[in-house]
Amino acid sequence: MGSEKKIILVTGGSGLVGQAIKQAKQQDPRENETFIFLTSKDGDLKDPAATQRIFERYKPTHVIHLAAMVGGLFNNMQHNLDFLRNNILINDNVLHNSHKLGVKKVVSCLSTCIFPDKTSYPIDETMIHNGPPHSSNFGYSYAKRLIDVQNHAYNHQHGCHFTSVIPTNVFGAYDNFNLEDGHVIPGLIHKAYIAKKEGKPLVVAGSGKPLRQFIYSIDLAKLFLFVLREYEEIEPIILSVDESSEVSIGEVAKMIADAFQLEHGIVLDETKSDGQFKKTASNKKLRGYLPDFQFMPLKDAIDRTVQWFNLNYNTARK
Ligand code: NAP
Ligand code: GFB
Repeated sequence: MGSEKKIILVTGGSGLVGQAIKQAKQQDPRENETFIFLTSKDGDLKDPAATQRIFERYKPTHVIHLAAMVGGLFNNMQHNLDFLRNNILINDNVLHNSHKLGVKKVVSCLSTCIFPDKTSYPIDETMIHNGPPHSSNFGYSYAKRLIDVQNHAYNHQHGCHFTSVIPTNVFGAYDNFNLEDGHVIPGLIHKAYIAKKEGKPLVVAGSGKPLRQFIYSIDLAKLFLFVLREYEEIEPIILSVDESSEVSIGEVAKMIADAFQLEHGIVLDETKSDGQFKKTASNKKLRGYLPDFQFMPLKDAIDRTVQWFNLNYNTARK
C-alpha cells in the first residue's frame, strides 16, 4: 500500500490552494508520488471531451480535485446560477472520468459555507444536508453538497474511493485579490495597499461584526496531503482551525491595517452586506486524527500574505 507509485492529478493546481499544495509537497516529498498541477489552460473541465483528453493524457491513479468557480460574498450574491451550473459541470466531468479510468482515490474540496444557515453550533460533518444554506451562496453550496452525494453514489454502485474535505475560509499567497470578486482577507489587503498609497482609511464592507475561522493556505495544504495519504473514509472531514481561533471581520481588518502600518484608521461601509453572520465549525474529527497539528497564528500568516502581495503586486490576480 505505502510504496505504490502514485500519479496525482491536481485540478485547479494554479490557484490559491493548488499553489500551496505545490509548496507543501516540496517540503514533505514522497518518492512514490508524482504530482501534475493543472490550470484551465490544460482544458476547460466544464467540457466533457476536454476533461476526457486530460485524464487519458495523464492517466492519474489519484486526484486532488480543487478546480471550481470560486469567489467571495459579493461575487456569489450576484452569480448564484453560474456558481451552481459551472461547478456541477466541472465536478461531474472530473468524478465521471475518475471512475472511467479506475482512479484509486479522489479528494474533492467542499467549504464550510455549504452547511445549513439555521443550525446549532459548532457545525460538524454530519450536518451537511440538514437544511438550506445561506441565501448569499446557495448556488455554490448546493453544487458542493452534490459532490458528497456523488461520492456516496460512486461508492455504492462501483465501490469507488472518492472522498472530500471541508475547509473554512482560506487565504495566502496566489489568492484572488480582486476588490469585487475576491474574499475578505485578499480584498482588504488590496484595499489597504491602495489606502497606504493614497493616505486614506481602510474601508471595510458591512458592520465588521461577522465571525469567521480562517485557515492559512499552507496549513490547509499539509492537511490535504495527510488526507490523500492516510484518510480512508468516504465521509467528509472538516479542515479548520480551532473554534477558539474564530475572529470578527473587524479584528481581521485591524491586523491588516497594522501590517501596512496605516495611519488613517478603518471606516465601515454599512451599505454593504454582512452575508452569513457566522459558520463556526468543529475540527473535533480532524483533531481525532492529528491532535498535535500546529496552525500558524493568524497574525503571522496575514503578515506573510501582506509581504507576498507587496512583493508580487504586479503579477498578483486583482
Ligand atoms: P482559485 O484560487 O480561484 O483557483 C481556482 C482554480 O480552478 C484555478 O487553478 C483555475 O485555473 C481552476 N479552474 C477554474 N475553472 C476551471 C475550469 N472551468 N476548467 C479548468 N480549471 C478551472 O480557488 P481556490 O481558492 O484555490 O479554491 C480551491 C478549492 O478550494 C475550490 O474547490 C474551492 O471551492 C475550495 N475552497 C476555497 C476556499 C477559499 O476561501 N478560497 C474555502 C473553502 C473551499 P486558472 O488558474 O487557469 O484560472
Ligand atoms: O470572505 P467573504 O467574501 O465570504 O466575506 P463569506 C466575509 C465577510 O467579510 C462578510 C466582510 O461579512 C463581508 O461583509 N467584508 C468586509 C468583506 N470587507 C470586505 C471586502 O472588502 N471584501 C469581501 N469579500 N468581504 C464566502 C462564500 O462567504 O465564503 C463563498 O460566499 C466561499 O462561497 C467562501 O465559500 C469561503 O465568508 O461571507
